[in-house]
Amino acid sequence: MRVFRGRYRRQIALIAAALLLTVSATVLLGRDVAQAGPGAAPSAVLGSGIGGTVQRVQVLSETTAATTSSAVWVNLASMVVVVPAEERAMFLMRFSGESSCAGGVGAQWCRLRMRIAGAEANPVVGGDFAFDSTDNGSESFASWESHAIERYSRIMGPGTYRVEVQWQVTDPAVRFRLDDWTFVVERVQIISP
Ligand SMILES: [Ca+2]
Repeated sequence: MRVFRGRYRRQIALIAAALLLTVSATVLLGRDVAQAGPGAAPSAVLGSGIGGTVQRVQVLSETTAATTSSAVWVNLASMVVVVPAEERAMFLMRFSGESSCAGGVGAQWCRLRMRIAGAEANPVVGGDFAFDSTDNGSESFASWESHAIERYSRIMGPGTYRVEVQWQVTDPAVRFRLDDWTFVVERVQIISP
């Protein structure tokens, strides 16, 4: 395990830009129940019963650690996803990796979100989502943990969309470190509304 000390050096490896799947998959979006977290919101139903076929899987991974102490959203990674003419699609997006979140005073946390063409993906929670936390100041920069986030889009029409992963911290005294991560976008063709 490497501890990143120097300048943020990003070398994103495009593992599989176009992995076409021939196996049909059914995607069902059920009830999304908000869990307790920073400023937890009431439960809400955000999607239901949309079936489709996975048409394309795009993957990015990174094995060089990076850190941020930015208190505003900054980009971590992005991919371009194309929905062909006469297709409707939903994007299923996952990000997982090794994380540490430490520093500051009191209850601080490290945020991560996904956006599609500049709009936050579902569930839309703003800064409420804690990808990692300082555990009320008890964690150190060596508190490496594995964490993940999963998000989904609305139904998207034909077009070219930039899908972004962004991160920030709740206080500039906090250091958010990510390493050995994977970012996946599945494009699911919508068969019926
Ligand atoms: Ca932690």
